[in-house]
Amino acid sequence: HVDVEQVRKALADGDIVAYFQPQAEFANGKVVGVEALARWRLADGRMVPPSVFVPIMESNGLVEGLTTHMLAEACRWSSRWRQAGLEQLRISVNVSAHNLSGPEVADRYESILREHGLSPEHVILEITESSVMSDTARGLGLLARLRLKGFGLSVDDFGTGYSSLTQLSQIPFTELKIDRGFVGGAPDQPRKRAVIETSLDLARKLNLCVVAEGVETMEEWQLLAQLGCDYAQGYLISPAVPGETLVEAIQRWR
Ligand code: G
Ligand code: G
Ligand code: NA
Ligand code: MN
Repeated sequence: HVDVEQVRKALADGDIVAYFQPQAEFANGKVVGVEALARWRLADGRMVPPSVFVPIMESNGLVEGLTTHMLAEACRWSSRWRQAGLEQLRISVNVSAHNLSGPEVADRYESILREHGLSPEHVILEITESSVMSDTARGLGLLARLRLKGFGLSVDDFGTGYSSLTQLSQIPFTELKIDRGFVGGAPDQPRKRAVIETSLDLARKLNLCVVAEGVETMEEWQLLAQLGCDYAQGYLISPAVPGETLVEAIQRWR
């Protein structure tokens, strides 16, 4: 059990760190991006999953602190990986709509990037579907502003939230992430495959690129490549790893 004070302290003490999960292009297998995922390791080595601490942050006004921390970590690692010889990666960061407060948020995100010499064109903000609806007008205004600055906007966990089609029609998304619930087992499950095909049709009509999450097997990779997904993310390539071991994880995959 963790309480809000422990969460606050962990964030302040830097005990919550960014791990990075590679995303590879279906066309050629090349890793072209990473998703930053928050990890909290306790002193005894046990990990507290984000499904436990993110909701606590969301309901206690702490999640904006997490987002800016993750953005800054992603920017820092991005320049280290470039120095290590990698091409510039697309960096995806999760954003809770709970922190989609005022327009100043867009300026703050932009200035974090600029401090690290990174342009918003290289950063994708992943918005979980169910979350934007909490304050529609304000949320929409901020997302439009972020898009105008050049940030990519991704619909996370597509197909699992509420009003996903409403949001797709209103928000200037650039990317759709097919939830891993549809990807796992799709090669032998025609109903999952149908959902994936329809999501891809919609994405093409809206000019969105498509990431398939939770790709675990070569059969899933082949099916999704054949259906026309752009990027794969999943244990087949690599789990999320610390920034220090990303280059190694990419080499192991290729
Ligand atoms: O990392 P998994 O390994 O457990 O992540 C589970 C979920 O936790 C993710 O889908 C995401 O919704 C949430 N999550 C992980 N990292 C972050 C983060 O930095 N910010 C927010 N808001 N959510 C995160
Ligand atoms: O933001 P989001 O909920 O989409 O984060 C992705 C979640 O999926 C993280 O918890 C991550 O650890 C997890 N994940 C990543 N790749 C795989 C995979 O191949 N299989 C499964 N079951 N989970 C995965
Ligand atoms: Na995500
Ligand atoms: Mn997701």
